[in-house]
Amino acid sequence: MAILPIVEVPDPRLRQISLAVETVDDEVRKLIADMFETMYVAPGIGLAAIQVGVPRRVLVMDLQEPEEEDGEPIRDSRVFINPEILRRSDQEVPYLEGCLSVPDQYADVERPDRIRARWLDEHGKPHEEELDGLLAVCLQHEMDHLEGILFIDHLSRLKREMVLKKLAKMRKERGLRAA
Ligand code: GNR
Ligand code: NI
Repeated sequence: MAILPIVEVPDPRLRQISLAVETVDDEVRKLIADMFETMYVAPGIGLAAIQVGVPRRVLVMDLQEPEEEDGEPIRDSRVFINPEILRRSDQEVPYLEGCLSVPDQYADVERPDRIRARWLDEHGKPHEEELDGLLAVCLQHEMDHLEGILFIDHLSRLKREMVLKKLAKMRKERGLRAA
């Protein structure tokens, strides 16, 4: 397994549209293993392959809070290959989102609160389920990455520019401290 570097804004790779996985083989499973390792050390609750520079329709997710004490973390790892949303609720809810590709920035995003989704797991087996809560929020956030969309794209232009300005300021301060 390997920890891969995470692609951050404004890298144009984040705007690429990811391609469907044709066959769920060992190469895909190797990518998934690397994505989990990368996500757990980041740490994050989800990761799309394009965030490690691979334009394929592969997502990993684990909504489990990190363990407080040292010891084996409880894991609830989920894999979504070629995910599709079959139905969205009319009802939308706001959720304070963040993204590993827009580090340390958070903003409320409104999304449908229930979705019906279909995907393949790491064995190529199809799944179809009704999802809600954080799982629905996170899957929609990750699926946006497959289309080159970031959570900041859902904000007003003013709010998006505020987030990007704060990110630039943080990077500048960190850069100066390191120098
Ligand atoms: O770690 C993450 N947290 C998060 C919080 C609220 C809504 C979505 C997310 S996903 C994010 C990791 C990430 O960037 N995935 O693409
Ligand atoms: Ni993200």
